[in-house]
Amino acid sequence: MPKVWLVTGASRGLGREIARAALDAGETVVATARSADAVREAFGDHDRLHARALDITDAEAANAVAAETAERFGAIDVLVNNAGYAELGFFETFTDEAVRRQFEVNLFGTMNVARAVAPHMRRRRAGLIVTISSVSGLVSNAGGAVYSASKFAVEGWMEGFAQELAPLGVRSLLVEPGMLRTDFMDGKSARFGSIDIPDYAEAIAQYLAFVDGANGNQPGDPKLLAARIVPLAAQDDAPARFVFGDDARQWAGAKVDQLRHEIARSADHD
Ligand code: NJP
Repeated sequence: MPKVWLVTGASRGLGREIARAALDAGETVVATARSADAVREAFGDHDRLHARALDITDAEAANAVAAETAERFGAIDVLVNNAGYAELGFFETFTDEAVRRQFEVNLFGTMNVARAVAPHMRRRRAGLIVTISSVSGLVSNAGGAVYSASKFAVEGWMEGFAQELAPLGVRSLLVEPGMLRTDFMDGKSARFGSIDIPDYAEAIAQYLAFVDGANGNQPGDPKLLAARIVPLAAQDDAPARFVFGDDARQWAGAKVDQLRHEIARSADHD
């Protein structure tokens, strides 16, 4: 029996690759993005692919897509909460509006979709919520403060929510990739701080040169990550977290070491 997947942000990048990998595994996929036409263009005709418009910041639209999917296919077995983007740059160069927009999509939008889908999963005492977080949800750096703040929030929310859902048969997989070759760092998706602050000018110029050099040359292959996620989703004893890529494992490992060190040193001051 094919499983039913609901994927957000499936027009491009990682979401498109996850939807493709699920289709290749024989699953039924409801693939969403802000424009259903963009999703159709990405996939062409496919019997098991159902394109829907879903801007994740629209809670009513999330409820409607979840209800329609559950009604039409009888279940939502796997939700992939993937849609997201980055506000890149130094914190003080962002307006309050830009920071709120980052949280509106990456945190509140992701919550909207989970809130819409969870009741359908709870009813059946079955389902998996895959949340595409980031290694930036575990580690933060200069230039990534605003994006990381939103992904740290996703981590904190989902780590607790997963424990609330587990006794009801609904599982969670948090995915923390390193840098992936998608539109993520490109002007098509990323947005950049707009306030000019001379004190940061040199550091920001270096950061933007790094982003420019990295865009299109990221080490992580989104197809490979998608090909790992689909079999993990089928495993009953799948891990709660999947840190993908040497870069991500190195950064996350260094953060854990640093935390352990700082926790141990804190004991000296008790
Ligand atoms: O980015 P990109 P990725 N409502 O820009 C959609 C995380 N991540 O695939 O614009 C609904 O190629 C957009 O659709 P649309 C990252 O934080 C990435 O890399 O409407 N959809 C498109 O399909 C994000 O959570 C890296 O056509 C919205 C997709 O999101 C996830 O991976 C590293 C939307 C973005 O495709 C996928 O990003 C990492 C909205 N309001 C985590 N806003 C990385 N690439 O390096 C955007 O650790 N979308």
